[in-house]
Amino acid sequence: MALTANKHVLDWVAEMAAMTQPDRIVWIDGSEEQLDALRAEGFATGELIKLNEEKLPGCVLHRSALNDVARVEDRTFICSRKKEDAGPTNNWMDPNEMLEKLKALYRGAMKGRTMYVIPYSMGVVGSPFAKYGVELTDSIYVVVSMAIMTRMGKEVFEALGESPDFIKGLHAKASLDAENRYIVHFPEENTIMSVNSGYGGNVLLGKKCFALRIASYLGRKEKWLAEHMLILGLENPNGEVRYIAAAFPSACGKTNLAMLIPPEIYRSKGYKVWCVGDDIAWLRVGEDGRLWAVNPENGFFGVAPGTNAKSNPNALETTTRNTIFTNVVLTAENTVWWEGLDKNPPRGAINWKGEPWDPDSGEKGAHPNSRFTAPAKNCPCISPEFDNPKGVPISAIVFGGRRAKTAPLVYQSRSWQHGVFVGSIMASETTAAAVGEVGVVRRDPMAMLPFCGYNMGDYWQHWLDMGNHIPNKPKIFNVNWFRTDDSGQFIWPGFGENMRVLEWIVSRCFDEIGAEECAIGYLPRPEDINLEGSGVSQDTLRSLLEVDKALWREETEGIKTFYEKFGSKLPKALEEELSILENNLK
Ligand code: OXD
Ligand code: MN
Repeated sequence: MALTANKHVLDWVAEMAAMTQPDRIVWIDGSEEQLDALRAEGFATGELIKLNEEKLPGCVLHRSALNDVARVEDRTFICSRKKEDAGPTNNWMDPNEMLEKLKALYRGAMKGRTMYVIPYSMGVVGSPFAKYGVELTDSIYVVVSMAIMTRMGKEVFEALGESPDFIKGLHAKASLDAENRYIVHFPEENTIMSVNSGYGGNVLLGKKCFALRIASYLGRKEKWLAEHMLILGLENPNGEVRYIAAAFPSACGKTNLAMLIPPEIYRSKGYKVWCVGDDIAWLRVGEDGRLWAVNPENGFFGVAPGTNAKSNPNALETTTRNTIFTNVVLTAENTVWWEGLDKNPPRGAINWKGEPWDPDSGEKGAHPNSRFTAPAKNCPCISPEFDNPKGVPISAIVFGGRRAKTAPLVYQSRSWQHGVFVGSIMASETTAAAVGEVGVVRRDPMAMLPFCGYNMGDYWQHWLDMGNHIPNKPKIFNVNWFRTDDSGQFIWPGFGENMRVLEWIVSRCFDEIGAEECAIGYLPRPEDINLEGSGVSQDTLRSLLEVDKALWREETEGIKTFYEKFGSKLPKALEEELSILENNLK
């Protein structure tokens, strides 16, 4: 039975059902009874596998199709009416033409299946940040995942009332045909359409599709920002908590940084890190003139490989209950394993493809982009402000990428404008989070290359304009944990040790510490980064902070070529910043 009398919702559900022709329509109310029944159905069909109830209570395993394990950027479209509004970094097709193509794929796609109608909220229901969505899907995996990743259920319809102001999302698994897989956004129509995929990043439509692509478009119209950023709070021994929002490309350690456990010398003094979010931040100017942020999600969709007791004990603890694992190894005792969890790969286990797996075969057991989907509330360091409808005030914005050379461990921009430039020139080596070659350096401005729902040139201008609306602006920084030595080994220990850099960053925000100006911005004085107990020498730190002018001159050439793509959409302020950098490097 329909859970709302909202005519806009009812008409649209009826229209989509007429096209996809499901056998049944089930409205999701968000109750545990309904979710339990769906999980039971998923176990019966094999869509979900129940895990060891004693060791992993409430946990399940899901396997996606072998050809469907990551976001498909080449099949992701922004179908604005004008091509120019999608810009040179997005795939575009005329909206009507795309709609015709999609209709052919959706027609009858849910025959013999059930259509689930999922009302969900990004952000705390009723908060000034919250935006509502309705996703139609024929996948139980999607329903149970949305129950973790969003605030889902009938209270969303109550909050929506009669309003037409919701994001429409249609997902059909169809035949999982990779050649006809499409992830399509119609920003001007508040609509998302996904077909022929079952991989989380392509089908949990509240996440990348809504909370980043559509929301970034809405943010420009409504003067706020939707960003690919973690949010963390750093508590000092006086009990003051200072908040940082940080953008890194996919699979570059946002979840690890967001849940960081400080080294012993910090913990013993009373320092703590609180996690507000690990992937997405919505930022608005508060009445007090500061920039305030919420995490619109309600769970974590984290990369499993490499998560272990050293890299991220908090994430590991988070995944011990009520978690969905995707494409990991299933052990003989119905628990899970992935590369980098420990040094004891299980015998007699099943790999991510569902085949018996021999750890000595040289083949990986878990897919490199295998995931956990876990409730935020499970996280031992979840911020007490997680559900605060006003969000948290941001002192620092941090950009960062995976760069073997060039970018120093940390530097600070000189101004908001320079900070926007620093974000716009971000580059990073690609990872397994998206289909394509891994380890290739690509420009990924603000870590938003795959997620900006409109022309990136307009997006930069929006960032510059936002600076004029924030009287008390956060300071902007860049970090790089991934510099390597001549033998390809990481120089900086990373993980919990990143606390040392975060401390410098917040000290800079509160004018508690000086810095050295160089060609690219402000660098720490080596003695200002606390290395006690890190095993890193002052000399090593000095090398991590080195700015090689020859490499940076090469970098400016890459930036110029990238900027050229944007033609007249490139903001003058960024051109200006590029010339300043070129001059400084002479
Ligand atoms: C993610 C991604 O899943 O960025 O967060 O791919
Ligand atoms: Mn992400």
